[in-house]
Amino acid sequence: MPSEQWTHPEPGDGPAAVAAQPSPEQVIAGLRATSEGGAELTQLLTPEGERVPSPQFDKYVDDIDAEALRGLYRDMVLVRRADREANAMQRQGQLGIWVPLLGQEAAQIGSGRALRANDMAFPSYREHGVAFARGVDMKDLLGIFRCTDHSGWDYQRHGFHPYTIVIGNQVLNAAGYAMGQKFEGKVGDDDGEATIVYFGDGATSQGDVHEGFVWAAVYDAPLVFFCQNNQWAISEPTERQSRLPLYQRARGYGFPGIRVDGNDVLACLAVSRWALDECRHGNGPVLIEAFTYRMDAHTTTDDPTRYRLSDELEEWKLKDPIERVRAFLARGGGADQAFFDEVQAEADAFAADLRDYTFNMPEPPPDRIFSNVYAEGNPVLEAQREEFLSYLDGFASAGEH
Ligand SMILES: Cc1ncc(C[n+]2csc(CCOP(=O)(O)OP(=O)(O)O)c2C)c(N)n1
Ligand SMILES: [Mg+2]
Repeated sequence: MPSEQWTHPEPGDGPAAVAAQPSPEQVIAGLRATSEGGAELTQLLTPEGERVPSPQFDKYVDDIDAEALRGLYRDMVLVRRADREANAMQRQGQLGIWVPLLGQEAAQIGSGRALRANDMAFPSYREHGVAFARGVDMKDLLGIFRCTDHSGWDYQRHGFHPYTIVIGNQVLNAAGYAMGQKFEGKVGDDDGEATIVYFGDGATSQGDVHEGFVWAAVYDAPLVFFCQNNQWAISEPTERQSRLPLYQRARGYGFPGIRVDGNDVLACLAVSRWALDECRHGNGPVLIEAFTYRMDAHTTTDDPTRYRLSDELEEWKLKDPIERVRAFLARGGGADQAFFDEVQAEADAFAADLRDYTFNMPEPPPDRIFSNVYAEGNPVLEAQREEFLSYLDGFASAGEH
């Protein structure tokens, strides 16, 4: 039975400075509450792999037969395997840093696979699964984390913007993009376009996210706000970001908000399709809170044992996004052991390919950072490029003495 979560005391309940401090028990209760999700959680596949009927959302996944579900399973296994490989490569000094997605595969594959070719996605920095779903070569992610390159893919072709490290900033970019889709008459029927923007629970405390909510709301922009509530913003628990479930914030801005089980790929696919559909028809924006868990460190520079309890992680392991699909497929005869072995072998080969590439990754020329900034030439940028190159030349001639 989850204990009661700490909320701010009512006015008059005592000296605010004292009353506003939660007791250690309340902090622990708050942490426990994070793994529950509450009655309002939309779920189609339980952690045990049982299908839960949903009168509202079943129709959004009625095309997902065993073959399609095997595809979603494969996506998640490949992405997790790539994530683990990249994490290991950082440990071996091949990457400067890695941002693990472990545990968030269902949120990212479910929402990523809900998008159409003409839709646009704006990621933060952990959306490797969405990148994969958008057809971005995962090798193109690695230069960022080796700190030798920027997001090198063609973002228009893939409908997947460059990674954004500045927390929440991509929400403004996405709001502007979605307003553009609206102004250009690209919404209003089944063939309408939509945009999705990814951000974390911590990002909801940023002004940029609030401003994005306001702009998108008042312009009815076709924008799906996809908040992956992975319970932590580095070492800050979600309790420090909000006094009410994050999805309920949408109401204050005047658009619908929904909380989905972020570890349930089927529910994430269904709810994202619904939300995107609303946007395509001009009924946007929509906020989705994908209730999930960051199973690894924030990045490879972080040590989560300093601020969270290991039994919290143990609890979430039982809700693993991949295992529940495996259980559902195996139980219903949708896949046999040969299939699971085949996917594992494919994932190992996929990871080995990323590894070979990383070990032999070409260093881009130093002035590459100046390319792709503007569509056409820019004299100020060109001057900066020249200055930077002659600065580097100074080191070369200094070495000659
Ligand atoms: C504007 C800004 N402030 C602070 C940071 C440092 N920072 C990097 S990640 C992070 C926490 C973000 O947490 P959340 O939004 O929950 O996303 P998650 O990393 O959990 O996916 C912070 C504070 C930053 N990158 N940008
Ligand atoms: Mg977070």
